[in-house]
Amino acid sequence: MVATLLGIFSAFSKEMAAQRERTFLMVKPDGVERGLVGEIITRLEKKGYKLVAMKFMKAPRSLLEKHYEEHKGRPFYDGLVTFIGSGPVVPMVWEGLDVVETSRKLIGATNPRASDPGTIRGDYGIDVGRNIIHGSDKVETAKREIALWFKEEEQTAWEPSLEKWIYE
Ligand code: D4T
Repeated sequence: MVATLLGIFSAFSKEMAAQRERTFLMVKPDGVERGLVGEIITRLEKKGYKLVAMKFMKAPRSLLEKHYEEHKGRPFYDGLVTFIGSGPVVPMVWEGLDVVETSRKLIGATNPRASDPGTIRGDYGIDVGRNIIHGSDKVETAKREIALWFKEEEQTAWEPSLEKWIYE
């Protein structure tokens, strides 16, 4: 009986682990210049998400053109690519249950003036062109963006000891 229950529990845990998707988040140059890197990482850590990769870098234009290819041709595209390449950024990969959708909620709406207080953009931003952080909008987008910014070996799989206090 106990063994059966343990088996069910173990299968359930594995299923939960399988749902722990990854997302690509990046502190933009305005977030770095304003000293918000630590605050942003703290919010994601305190929520319970797991950091699996991070860099501090100035992104080459070729990489940013690939990253923002869906926006090519839109009026803000050139200014956006130039701005994101103008200073250091902090690209990161975070992992957890529904992290793509939930981190977008923590980040807030694209236009910081429309973002709820309590979100990163709602608390720290005003202008859409200075909205502090990027977050993948869908699981498929996250996979594409992670592969663009990080090699497989730069992503570190690990099991935080606190996980049993974060997931039931
Ligand atoms: P990102 O991709 O940075 O997480 O932002 P969103 O997913 O929330 O919004 P988006 O893709 O529509 O916009 C990408 C990026 O472009 C900037 N932007 C956007 C801008 O400078 N002017 C604009 O009018 C819009 C719509 C901000 C985010």
